[in-house]
Amino acid sequence: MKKDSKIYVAGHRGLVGSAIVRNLKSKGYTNVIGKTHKELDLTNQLEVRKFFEEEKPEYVFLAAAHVGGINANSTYPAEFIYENLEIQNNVIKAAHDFKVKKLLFLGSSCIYPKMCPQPIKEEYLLSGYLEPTNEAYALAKISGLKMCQFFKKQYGDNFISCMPTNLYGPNDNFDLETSHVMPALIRKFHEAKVNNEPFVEVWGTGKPLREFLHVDDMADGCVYLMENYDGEEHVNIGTGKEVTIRELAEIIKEVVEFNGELRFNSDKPDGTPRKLLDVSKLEGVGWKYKIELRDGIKDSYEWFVNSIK
Ligand code: GFB
Repeated sequence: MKKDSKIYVAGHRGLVGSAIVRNLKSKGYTNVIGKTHKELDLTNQLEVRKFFEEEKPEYVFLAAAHVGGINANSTYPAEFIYENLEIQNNVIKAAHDFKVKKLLFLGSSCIYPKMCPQPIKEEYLLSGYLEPTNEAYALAKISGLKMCQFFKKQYGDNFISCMPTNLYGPNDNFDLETSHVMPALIRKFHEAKVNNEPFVEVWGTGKPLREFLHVDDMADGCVYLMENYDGEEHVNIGTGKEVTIRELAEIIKEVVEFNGELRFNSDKPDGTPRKLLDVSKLEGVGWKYKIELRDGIKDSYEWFVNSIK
């Protein structure tokens, strides 16, 4: 990518997309474009083709998706599979037809089998049954990853994919019904502190293990891959470290300075017991995360408090 290459970030307002825009600008890229959902409905094939024909982007970060936490995924599987397939099909096909130089497709670590060996290597994909709570999203993301591979194989398109672990940071979704665990607990602990509540409800048993990557690290990894990686196989992006949901809740409780209790509601699903990524492939091409969990949580909490002011 040259500093004046035309770079399109699909989903440029979202958790990851906005971080990619920040990262590109900090690295001196001057020609970064994005369209809001209202300006461009990525589930509409004609609108997407018209946009690519007019703008002719050279590089595309496909960071737009219909996303959500365990509750949203298990409640709305039809939207998760349909809308994500629509978005991916439209953008990847337009990128091919309008000769985009390189496209980076963003997936998710939930594409891997529920019970595969940990840490999870890229080659474990499709080696077992998926986690039921997010099967719809996982199947959409697996299809996008495979579509990029097949376009590269058949047409020589330089379309690559990365599979990030659970992400968090500024511009996250803090709605308690549809969000992921990190923003949900940050908001719950904050509101419990402000309202002097005696406890915070944590979903599930607290036993599942999760890996968390700050979105600024994720964005840096995505730009690094766009600049340095042209391989056919997808690449895991993570920290290679995990905590239990209980440990996570304890850290957030301390950062927010809430003095009440944790209450675990085992009526809510735990989801997959673990999904720790093996990040040796990415380290092998020269990239490693920088933001440690507690520092990242502090940064996220600050952003959240400022955003509600
Ligand atoms: O982040 P999360 O919603 O999604 O849940 P997954 C992670 C763990 O945190 C689960 C627990 O065991 C939840 O039960 N948890 C505890 C909570 N309290 C809460 C809470 O208040 N809200 C939420 N949301 N969780 C997602 C996939 O799985 O991972 C997506 O469904 C995507 O498709 C994403 O892949 C990265 O990590 O279980």
